[in-house]
Amino acid sequence: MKHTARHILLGMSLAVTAVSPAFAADKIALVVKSLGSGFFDAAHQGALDAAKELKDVEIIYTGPAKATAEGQIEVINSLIAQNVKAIIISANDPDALVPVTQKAMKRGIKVITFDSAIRPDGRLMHLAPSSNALIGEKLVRMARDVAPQGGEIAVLSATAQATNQNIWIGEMKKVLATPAYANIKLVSVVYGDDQTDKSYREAQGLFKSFPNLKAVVAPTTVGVAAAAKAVQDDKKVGSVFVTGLGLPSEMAGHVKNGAVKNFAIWNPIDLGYSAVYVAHQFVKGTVKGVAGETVSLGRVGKVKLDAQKEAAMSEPFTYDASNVERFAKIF
Ligand code: RAM
Repeated sequence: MKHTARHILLGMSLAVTAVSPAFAADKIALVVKSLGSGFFDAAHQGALDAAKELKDVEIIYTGPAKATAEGQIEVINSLIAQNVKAIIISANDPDALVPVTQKAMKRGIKVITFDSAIRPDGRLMHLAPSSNALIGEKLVRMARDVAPQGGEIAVLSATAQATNQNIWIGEMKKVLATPAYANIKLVSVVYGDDQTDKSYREAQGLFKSFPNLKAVVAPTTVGVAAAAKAVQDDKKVGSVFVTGLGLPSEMAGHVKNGAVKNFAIWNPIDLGYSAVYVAHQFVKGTVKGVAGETVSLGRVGKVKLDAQKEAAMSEPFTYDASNVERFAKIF
């Protein structure tokens, strides 16, 4: 083809329009524990809200198929190669990701964690959805509400290495050790790996192993929905209650059927929005990640970093038959 001046001009202008938005936007990656989770999809929605508001941000939403540290290491290596400006991670392990995130930070990539942390030397800051102690206490209180006479309870968690769930279970144990909860006995902690089928089977295993079980506490949105389904399918409604951290959209049916009376969660959309808002400030250099620093969360408010460079957002909100339908439309 003969290149006339017009062709060349046209080609140039096309190239410029195609390339310029990508040049202007800072690529910020949101790395989740595993893809296909309603909780992280809601966080992604919030991340996109933040990108729209900030204008110069492009979100890369990614994560492994299964919630493993190895999968996340691969993902992070590929993001380093893509020259992203920031990586926001919900970590599958507090320690295993440290070498790869340190490598990213050495190359100038701003690494922060949200939801589930990496230990302090592997990230610039951690944004927690709520205070760990409050979450632990809330989980135990909800279990007591469905087992007011006391009795046996079990925890159905996510993966055995998940930073956030392990901390919350630790906080639960502290509360359970107080005299007020002397009649509640934690008989087992099992792991469904944030996979629906494994969580379902683990819940069924608990019913078999502990015939007097009063409640399954699942501090994971995947586990809590799977356990509630197992209660229904195994005709345990009314004898075993499921509680924990769930999404109203996934739990409304289980509340209606009686397998679940109460559960809690924070707003995952606000969490994703806030994490991107924070990462953007690190990219622009307006936040450094030092203890005592105040960090803006845009429309959500602001938080202050503690000595571990962690900041916690609001209190988890409790759902039951009175409000679950209303929130099921949102997340
Ligand atoms: C699952 C994940 C996530 C956790 C929620 C409550 O979606 O394990 O990390 O915060 O549950």
